[in-house]
Amino acid sequence: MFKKILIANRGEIAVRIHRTCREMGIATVAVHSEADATSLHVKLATESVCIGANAAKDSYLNIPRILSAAEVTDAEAIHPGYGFLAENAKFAEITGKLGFTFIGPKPEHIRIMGDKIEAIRTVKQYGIPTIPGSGGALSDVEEALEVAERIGYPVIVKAAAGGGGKGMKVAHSATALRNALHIAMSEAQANFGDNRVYLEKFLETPRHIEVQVLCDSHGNVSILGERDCSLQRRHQKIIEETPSPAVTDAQREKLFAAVANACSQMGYLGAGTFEFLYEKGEFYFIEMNTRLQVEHPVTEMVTGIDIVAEQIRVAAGLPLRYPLLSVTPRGHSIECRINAEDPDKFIPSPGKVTEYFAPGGPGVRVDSMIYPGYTVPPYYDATVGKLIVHGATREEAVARLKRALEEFVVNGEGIKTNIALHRKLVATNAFLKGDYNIHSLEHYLTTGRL
Ligand code: MV4
Repeated sequence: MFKKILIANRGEIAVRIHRTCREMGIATVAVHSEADATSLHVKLATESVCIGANAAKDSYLNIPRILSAAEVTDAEAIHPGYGFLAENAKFAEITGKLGFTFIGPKPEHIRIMGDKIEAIRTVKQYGIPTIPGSGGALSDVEEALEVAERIGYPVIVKAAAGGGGKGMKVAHSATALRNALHIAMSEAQANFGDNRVYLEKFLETPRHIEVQVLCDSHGNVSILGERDCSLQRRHQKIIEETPSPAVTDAQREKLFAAVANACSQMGYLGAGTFEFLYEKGEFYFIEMNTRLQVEHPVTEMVTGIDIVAEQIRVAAGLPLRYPLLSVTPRGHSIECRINAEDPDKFIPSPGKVTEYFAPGGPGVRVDSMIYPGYTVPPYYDATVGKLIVHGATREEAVARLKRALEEFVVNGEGIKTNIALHRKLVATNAFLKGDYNIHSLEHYLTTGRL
């Protein structure tokens, strides 16, 4: 096992990774920008290295600085967390070439899944259900019109290099499609330096459901269940739960078998997430994330598996301790993302935390970077923590979530949070019934009803 791991990230996820490392007896190296010198991940780490100025490109995205920090501290492996360099195939490759272990999937799989066209083509050949569409890059307007005619309107044009909602255009008619295609291609070229776009049938009111996988280098694949991440605003998830209130056991079983087969066939390594849209009882693959995700704790709560520990173990060549096709979950878990943002305008609202109380008690977990006196810097993501609850049933989990949200206190100078929004959301009838889709939150924010 590794003796020392460099954590190439900040905030709550750097703290989360540190915690598992310490439980495994592994020393940690924190890297940080100038503004993050007083961050919790730096305070907790065994040692730390300042890698640059506040802009992410000068620090958390600066590959030479991070690799130099690994070199001078004698770290053996690098955990990238999520965001920043986590899905940068070049970084994974260079890390390996320099003799460090990248705690994540193989560079080839990161590269394939970064290209949405290649991702769909790859998983489809292994039997994963995909959305009717062009099945590849569109070569011209005529081809787009032909495909749309065949599958029917509305359709959606997506950038191959996009993902996470960037570079998408919906078209309800041939005229609209001509325009959408033109705009999507020039935007894709401008934003990603790659003008390839593809077309899919547009699903109107799907849920967003994702499947967590974990694979080792010995051919073992473990499916750790699904997460329902439909409650989101502008592609930022705010509440996630597992199991999904909408999926039946039969549908789940069929999907997991396909996902497990795809992982084996690919020879996938480490943690990954297959993202699906779910509508009228059918799953449709959209993208794959080749990283640990923000919402991984809900899966940990119902499976009892420390996903970060398994990531580290499989990166070190050890076998999975849970080499089961599908782990049986126990109970129900829900996560609320705590963001330092204005509750009305949703703009980041960083500042100094003067009063902080994190809830505890039965079935409650808080993954956060906050401590009293901490100043949230304005340069990075607004997510400052996550409240995760577990209950024997969804009802018990919801009751604990409400109770924990009542207890949660984050007050300060300049800082505002979305805790009050969470309190309102979890009290709605639709949430209590688990009756929501990807548009529900935005609908709630404009009409007051979920
Ligand atoms: C779609 C879709 C409807 N139909 N594809 C948005 C992010 C990217 N991962 C895929 N996305 C979507 N793809 C088809 N064919 C609707 C969305 C979508 C969405 C998906 C998941 C979670 C939130 C979303 C919010 C708006 C649109």
